[in-house]
Amino acid sequence: MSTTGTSSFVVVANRLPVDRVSTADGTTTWRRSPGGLVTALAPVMRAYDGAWVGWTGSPDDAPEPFSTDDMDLVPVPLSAEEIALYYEGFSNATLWPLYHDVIVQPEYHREWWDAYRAVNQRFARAAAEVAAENAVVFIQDYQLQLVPRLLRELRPDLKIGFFLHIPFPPTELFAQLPWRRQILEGLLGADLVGFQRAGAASNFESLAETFASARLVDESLVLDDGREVLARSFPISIQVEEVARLAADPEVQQRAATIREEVGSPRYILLGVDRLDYTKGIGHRLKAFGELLAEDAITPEEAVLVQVATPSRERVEAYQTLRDDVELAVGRINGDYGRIGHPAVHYLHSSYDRSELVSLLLAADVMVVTPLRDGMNLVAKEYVSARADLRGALVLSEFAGAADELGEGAFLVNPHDIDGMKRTMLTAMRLEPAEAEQRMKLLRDRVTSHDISRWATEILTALRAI
Ligand code: GDG
Repeated sequence: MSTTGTSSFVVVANRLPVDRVSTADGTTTWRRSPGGLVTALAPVMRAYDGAWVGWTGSPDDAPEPFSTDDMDLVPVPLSAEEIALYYEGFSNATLWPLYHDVIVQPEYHREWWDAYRAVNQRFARAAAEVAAENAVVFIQDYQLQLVPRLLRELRPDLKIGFFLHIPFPPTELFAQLPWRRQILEGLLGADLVGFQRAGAASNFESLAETFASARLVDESLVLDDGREVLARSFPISIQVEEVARLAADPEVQQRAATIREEVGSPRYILLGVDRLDYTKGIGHRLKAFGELLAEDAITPEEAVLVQVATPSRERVEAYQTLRDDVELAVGRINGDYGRIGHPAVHYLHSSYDRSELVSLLLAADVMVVTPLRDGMNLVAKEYVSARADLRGALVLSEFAGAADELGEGAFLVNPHDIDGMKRTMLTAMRLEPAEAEQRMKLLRDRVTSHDISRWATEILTALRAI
């Protein structure tokens, strides 16, 4: 074993937490990406001489390690072919649909798996090189499930944590995967495997017992060599402060009022904000809204739906089909019920800056979060954080991880039950202010006391305690 690195805390993720920006004189610099994860981990990075191992986001791009914002960044190169096979293929067309209830049929291709293995090996080597002796290494998400074991083989001295941001499926679905044993053994290389929901942790425990010769003893999985692995839920959250600050900004509030006018000053604004992904239940939401209009339960003067659908994974076929389906549905609803200057659905296929997003949250009377399956869903928590005015209602799918925490104050729905969703959307629209306030207080109590810094502290404390 050779210990070459100096970082006592190493994050390993598919992407580095920075974006390349080109300056006018042709040079490039890096800007920290806005994600909550990097913000939550930044203090830990500073305190422990931290390093972050990940891909820059561009093919064949392998700059030397560099530092920014008190973090050492260690780029892992990916070729265009590896991006197609490991990232778009195995990660986003095999694992993503398999882990989200097979909403879309997962594809199993051996050459995708080979690329996934090779890339995971490369990430593991990069982490092994940068980690100091006995360092803590924190690996993120479904693209890197083999890294815990590969890294342990290279560096048995390390303390290894893993967090899965997406759901972990039950045996009936996971068992389809031709490489199920390898994935489980990959994850079992960690000391701590974190999930969004308790149900996901127990799915993992029973799968590890069935397919990977682990035994559940008390709270831990015990492996053949006697090593113990802890699987537990750590529901992720958001930077509450960031959203609250924007929501308190008079310009953002003014913009919310302007948005209301721009969509025709209806009585009710319903809002959806999602990556354009088939897991998010956008079609089911549109169906429910369209039927309410068709049945005259609401008129387009009374209620509009604003749907932000951020472009996502546009090179993966299922996402192209989804875009067509959603846009067809929007076009039908607007064709049937819209009038000149007054569409019923305001569909926005683009991405917005944070302040515009928060203005939308403030303008929305009903936030409609109806995924068919979602690890957590941060948008639900962002809505709650924005509503210091204690107004608005949250309609939330029971299949989002957030439902475990927000079930009391939100209106929970089964997005497959279109009639149920229609009833709930109407109830949420017509909510009395006193009840809205009561519900929003419950929601805000939970979210404000459990922000992402608390998540980071809890999972890293649990890891260090092992
Ligand atoms: C995965 C899991 C889990 C969206 N549009 C814009 C924009 N956003 C921001 C939202 C939110 C984030 O992106 C999306 O987070 P979600 O949680 O809703 O969903 P995924 O992207 O699928 O995330 C999920 C999450 O990981 C964390 O563990 O919760 O279950 O699938 O913050 O506000 N941000 C900006 N412009 C946009 O147009 N700036």
